[in-house]
Order: sequence, then C-alpha cells, then structure tokens
Amino acid sequence: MKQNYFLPTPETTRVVESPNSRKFRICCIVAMISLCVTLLAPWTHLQNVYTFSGYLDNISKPYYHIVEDDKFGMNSTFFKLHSSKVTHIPENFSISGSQVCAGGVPGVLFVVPSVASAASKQTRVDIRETWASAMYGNPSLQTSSTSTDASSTSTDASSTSTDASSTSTDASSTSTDTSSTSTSTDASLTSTRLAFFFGSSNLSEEEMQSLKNESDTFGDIVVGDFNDTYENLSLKMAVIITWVASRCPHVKAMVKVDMDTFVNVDILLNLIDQLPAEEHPSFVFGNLHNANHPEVMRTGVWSVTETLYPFEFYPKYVYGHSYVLSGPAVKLLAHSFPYFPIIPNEDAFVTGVMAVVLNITRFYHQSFADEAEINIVDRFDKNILTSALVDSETRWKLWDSLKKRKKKDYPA
Ligand SMILES: *[C@@H]1O[C@H](CO)[C@@H](O)[C@H](O)[C@H]1NC(C)=O
Ligand SMILES: *[C@@H]1O[C@H](CO)[C@@H](O)[C@H](O)[C@H]1NC(C)=O
Ligand SMILES: *[C@@H]1O[C@H](CO)[C@@H](O)[C@H](O)[C@H]1NC(C)=O
Ligand SMILES: *[C@@H]1O[C@H](CO)[C@@H](O)[C@H](O)[C@H]1NC(C)=O
Ligand SMILES: *[C@@H]1O[C@H](CO)[C@@H](O)[C@H](O)[C@H]1NC(C)=O
Ligand SMILES: *[C@@H]1O[C@H](CO)[C@@H](O)[C@H](O)[C@H]1NC(C)=O
Ligand SMILES: *[C@@H]1O[C@H](CO)[C@@H](O)[C@H](O)[C@H]1NC(C)=O
Ligand SMILES: CC(=O)N[C@H]1CO[C@H](CO)[C@@H](O)[C@@H]1O
Repeated sequence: MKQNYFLPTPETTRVVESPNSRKFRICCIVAMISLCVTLLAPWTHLQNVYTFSGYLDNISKPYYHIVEDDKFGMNSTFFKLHSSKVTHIPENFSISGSQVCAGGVPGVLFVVPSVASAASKQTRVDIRETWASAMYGNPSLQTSSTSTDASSTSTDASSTSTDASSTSTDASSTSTDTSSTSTSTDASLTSTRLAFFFGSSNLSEEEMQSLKNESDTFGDIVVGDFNDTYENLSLKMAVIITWVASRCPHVKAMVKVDMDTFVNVDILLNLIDQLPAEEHPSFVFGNLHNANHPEVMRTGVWSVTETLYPFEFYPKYVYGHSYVLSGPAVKLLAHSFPYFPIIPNEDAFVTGVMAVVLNITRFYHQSFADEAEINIVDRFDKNILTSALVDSETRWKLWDSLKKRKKKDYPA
C-alpha cells in the first residue's frame, strides 16, 4: 500500500526573517507580559551574556527557516502516537554518566553516538582536544563549572522549561514533568558539556573496562544496555534522548553530533539564540535534507519495510550529522518514543516523522553540515559553516585555524 497524499507543494517552506520575529517578540511582551515572562525566562539572558565579535557576520540571513509540510500528517492516522506502548526503550545503563549533568549544568549538552573501536577511541581523544576542548577543564574531567568560554557567570534559577509535553500527545497522561524538580545552577546556553554514547550488549570485557577508564578520566561516557548495531541507530538515539530527558531535565538544548562532524560551538550557540524559542518551544534545528521529498529506501542499509512505514517519502527532515533539539522537544520525544514504532533511519525518524507526530517545529539553516561538503577549510575560515563532516586531518586543521581566530577575539 503506497500513499503519497502528503506531497508537499513547492511553497511548503516559509522564509522567516529574524527582524520580524523580533518585532513579534516585542509585541508579545507588550501584549502578554506575564505569559511571555514565563516563556522567555530560560532564553532572554542570552542576549546579554553571549556576545561575540561578529561570529555571525558571514552567516547567511535569515538565520533560520521553518519547514511547513505538516499538512500531510493530518490526513493520516499514521502520524499519531499509539494509545498503548509499542516500543521498549532500554533504560538500564552499565555506565550511567552520572557526572555529565551533575550540578544543574549544562545548558547545552552535546551528545555524540560512539562505538568501542580503537579508531573511535582516537577520535574521542581528538574531539576532546579540538572543537569540544573548551568543555574540558584541566585536568580533563568535565567539572561542574566548565563552560565554553569565560562567560559562564550567569545563574539561571528559573530554568524550568515550558512543558510542551502535557498537550498534543495521546500519551500525555503518562508523562510526568521532571523539569520542576531540577535544581539548576548554571543552565545557561553558554554552559556546555559533551557525552559519548554506547550500547553495551555486545561489548567485550576489555572494551567495557576501557570505557570505564575513559569515564573515570573524562566523565563523559554513557553506556546503555542494548545491542549497538547499525540497524539500531534510531533506537540508540531514542535511548540517548530518553537518558537526557531524565538525567539532564534542565538542558535548554541537546545537540546531536556524529563522530565525524566538527562543530563551531560559538556560531552554533549564537545561532540557537536567534531562534524564536518562545513561539516554538519544541524545535529541532539543523540543515534541511536537500530532497524536496526525501525518498524511503526499500533495499540497502537504510531500508524500511512498508509495514513499518507505508509511505513513499519521509516528511522533510534535517540531516543527522548535527542537529539541535530544544529541551521541551527532548522531553516530548522521551515521553513519546514508547508509543510509536522505531523507524531505523535515525534522522528521518527523529527530525522528520516524530517531529510531525509531535508538532515539533523544524528550523533549518544551510550553515550546518550537508552531504556535499566542498571547500570546508576555506568556508570555515570565513565563518560560513556551523558544522562540517571531517576526517581526522581536517578536524585538526579547522581547530588550529579556529583557535588562532579565537585568540584574536580574546586577547588573553
Ligand atoms: C535492567 O536492570 C534490572 C535491575 O537491575 C534487571 O532486573 C533487568 O534484568 C535489567 N534488564 C536488562 C535488559 O538488562
Ligand atoms: C584502565 O586504567 C588502569 C589504571 O589507569 C590501567 O591499569 C588499565 O590497564 C586500564 N585498562 C584498560 C582496559 O584500559
Ligand atoms: C543482543 O543480541 C544478542 C544476539 O543476537 C541477543 O542474544 C541479545 O538478547 C540482544 N540483546 C538485547 C538487549 O536485545
Ligand atoms: C538491535 O539490533 C539487533 C540486530 O541488529 C537485534 O538483535 C537487537 O535485538 C536489537 N535491539 C536491541 C534492544 O538491542
Ligand atoms: C558488536 O556488533 C557489531 C555490529 O554489528 C559487530 O561488528 C561486532 O562484531 C560485535 N561485537 C561483538 C563482541 O559481538
Ligand atoms: C504546533 O506548534 C505550533 C508552535 O510551534 C503552535 O502554534 C501550533 O498551534 C501547534 N499545532 C498543534 C496542532 O498543536
Ligand atoms: C567573512 O568572509 C570574508 C571573506 O569572504 C573574510 O575576509 C572575513 O574575515 C569573514 N568575516 C568573519 C567575521 O569571519
Ligand atoms: C494532499 C491531500 O490530499 N490533502 C488533503 C488533506 O485533507 C484536507 C482536508 O480534508 C484537504 O483539503 C487536502 O486536499
């Protein structure tokens, strides 16, 4: 059974100018002060705290676009949560990563799905020493006050996020809002940390021991008890998001980054700051898949059966190498995963299908990694890119160059 009644028209994406949203924000404040104070609280301090000299200068405006193709979902009963559980999300952890979100930090958590191979181990070393290095203190262990730059002084006692989970889902009755119990001390967008995620079920004893060592040293390892196979990538992401929702209820944003992706953290945080989070508390933000109608594969590594997903196309979705989920989106997803089948195409599943099911706003910007990376080093040097797919050599090249520029911006 193939249905394609959800074909979006070419006009399905609407360009949103940031200045307009600013105007709207002002109107909003004037019109509904009390409501807005509640909604804006977690975000407004950013404007003052996180200012960089021109990092967004070369980033193309507008700073975000909104995907609008949710019409097709409304014609189908498919894009709805089931009324009872259909998916088991493993919630046992051999290494629980209890340090990662200790002490009410971070505001932004980078999650990096990883594997136990020797090559991956070296990549983790490189990531800690390059684009993520500001998240690691000296000694390297991530400590409670570590943040990206020198500006982590803001305290945000009012970081209980707007709870988007209590509406719009069939499963809402099962959702419990953990945000109100969080004891946040520094969950501003400038406080950042990173964690690597693994599945334990087929790890050897040596591999597990080695990860325990890494965990003791860096405090950035989480191992869930499931089989870490390529086919389980969507499940792995569901485990990760569920872990973040329960262990890091105060995060304002979670950034999913692949091992082979380099992130300019400064640009990313500034870009997130441009999003109208008060109007769209639940959002995903990345680079839009360049197919107007992303095709569903029925053979090969990304194949999905028609039973699992009956349509020819996926909803518009953002690429999986690097995308942001807002705190409310993380909670909404975590509450909802048990009530929807896992579709084994991680980015299409999380940022497309589930975004439609849960009415999560899809923001996109072309500065995120796409699949046809050209002139990466050059574009990075011009501050055009937020993230990029890299090999080991390029990772270091980009970092050396970025470090030089940061020094210029922050003379010691
Ligand atoms: C999860 O942990 C519980 C309690 O330790 C245990 O009874 C259960 O068997 C574990 N489940 C899996 C799948 O390992
Ligand atoms: C773990 O660390 C200990 C002490 O630092 C070391 O003796 C041991 O060889 C390490 N094990 C692995 C598997 O890396
Ligand atoms: C992992 O795979 C093995 C072998 O296929 C299986 O016996 C085991 O039950 C699986 N573990 C989980 C958590 O699914
Ligand atoms: C993960 O995938 C493997 C097959 O690739 C499967 O055996 C396993 O049961 C899946 N689920 C879990 C929870 O590990
Ligand atoms: C774990 O799973 C991966 C991916 O399927 C496989 O390549 C590897 O051999 C497995 N390792 C063990 C120890 O079973
Ligand atoms: C979907 O979310 C938007 C905010 O992003 C909201 O304005 C709209 O009312 C929501 N739609 C539904 C059907 O809940
Ligand atoms: C923007 O790009 C130009 C070259 O196109 C470069 O000279 C300039 O330094 C860049 N600005 C920033 C802030 O990186
Ligand atoms: C593509 C398509 O069939 N869209 C329909 C979805 O349902 C609405 C409301 O019934 C119709 O107006 C659309 O034409």
